[in-house]
Amino acid sequence: MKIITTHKGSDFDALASLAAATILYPDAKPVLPGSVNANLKTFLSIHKDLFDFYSPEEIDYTEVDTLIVVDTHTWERLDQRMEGLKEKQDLRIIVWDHHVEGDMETQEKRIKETGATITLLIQEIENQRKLITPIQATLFLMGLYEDTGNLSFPSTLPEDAYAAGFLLDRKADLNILATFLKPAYSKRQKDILFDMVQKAERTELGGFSFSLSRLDISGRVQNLAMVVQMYRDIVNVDVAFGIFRDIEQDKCMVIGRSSVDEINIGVIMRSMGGGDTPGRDQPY
Ligand SMILES: [Mn+2]
Repeated sequence: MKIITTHKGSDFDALASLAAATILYPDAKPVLPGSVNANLKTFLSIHKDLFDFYSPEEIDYTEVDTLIVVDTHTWERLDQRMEGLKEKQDLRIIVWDHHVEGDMETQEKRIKETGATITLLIQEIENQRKLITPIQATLFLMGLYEDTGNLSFPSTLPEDAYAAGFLLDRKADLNILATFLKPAYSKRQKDILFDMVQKAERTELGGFSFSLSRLDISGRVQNLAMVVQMYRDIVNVDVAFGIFRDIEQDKCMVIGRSSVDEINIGVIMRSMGGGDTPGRDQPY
């Protein structure tokens, strides 16, 4: 038996990649992990009938000979019920991922640091001239836009923009997209934004306007990158930085947002030891 799966806490890129992989591997069973993120839960509660996903407990893992993994290739990120597969002899593993890091050993992997994993799968769908429906195109574009901030994150590659063009040509529906990608602003995010705006200071440097905001937070806050983006828009500067100190874990996170080409946030982030997807505060 062949199965396709993705990471726990699945986001739209994970779900889109899982659905896209079923087009490339029609004889494989798609298995959605037990935990998915909040946005996705809402989407699935409305569009559940469109997808035939299996849940992890429905699979007899002794029967599995091929494991196709999308949007991760780290064993720990898979649903716990798949743990046994790690020890399985002769298991064929196929990986599609835009994260470079991962511990799943295989010769069959398509890994490139695109803005989203779905981009890699769309390239193959296009290569093989497979047909996709407008609702599939819509879901794929959601994954692409979510992971790339509507193609605005510095991690976005030309391939991502081409993929978006391909999906719009296949009638992806931007109205549906807007409904689900509207970020869920919690009270916590609003409070943080309010704090930042109240203390906002502007600086001019080399003909550009900057604003830097320092804030203590406690524990992990979702979507901080969006908060910084909104802060930049409200304060109306070319570049905004948010420096967040997590007082619970004694960790510091810097998020930058630039609206001008001349200032490359990615380069600035890397100079501070930032990760491979600059400007993003989500691990996936
Ligand atoms: Mn992704």
